[in-house]
Amino acid sequence: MRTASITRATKETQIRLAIDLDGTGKATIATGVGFFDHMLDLLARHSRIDMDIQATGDLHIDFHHTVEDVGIALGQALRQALGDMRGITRYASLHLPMDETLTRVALDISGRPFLVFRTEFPAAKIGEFDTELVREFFQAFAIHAGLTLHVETLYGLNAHHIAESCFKGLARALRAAVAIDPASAGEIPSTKGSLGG
Ligand SMILES: [Mn+2]
Repeated sequence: MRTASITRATKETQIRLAIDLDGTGKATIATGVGFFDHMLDLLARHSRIDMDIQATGDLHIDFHHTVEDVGIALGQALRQALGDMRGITRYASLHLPMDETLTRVALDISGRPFLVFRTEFPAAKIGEFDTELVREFFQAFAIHAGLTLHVETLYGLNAHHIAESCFKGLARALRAAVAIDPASAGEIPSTKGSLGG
């Protein structure tokens, strides 16, 4: 079973999270941040990774800790669920259009965490959500999942569409990269014989 559960508690946030890589994209999400819930719902739906994410954070300060810490916990869960990464496709990339916006995502489940994030937002806020937190989530998730992750928005005008294209792009890339490759099922897709560092 490629599943994982994470419980993470600090003075800033309390998070309970469970994922199933071989799910159907079922999402039960409650972070207290409406726009972030919307993005996580998309992430689950389009990756087909079941996600149960319950977070309580210091939202009276701002959304930063909650968004970052969910990224950390979700990254840890992905890494744990992948185990020794046997049989996975490993690489994926795609262009994700969302109306006037186009974002490219390229992903390697490498065990060598690295984020390149070339996405700019035309507005500082989407509702109450600071658009700079999109990068914070991707950074926390990539580092803790052990992903080499490149995200680039080639063009776009609407901040909501730009954020959504990033999350949907990540979702679709994850779906392809974590999928078991039937041609090499049971093999670890590395000439080193191991992934994870
Ligand atoms: Mn939307």
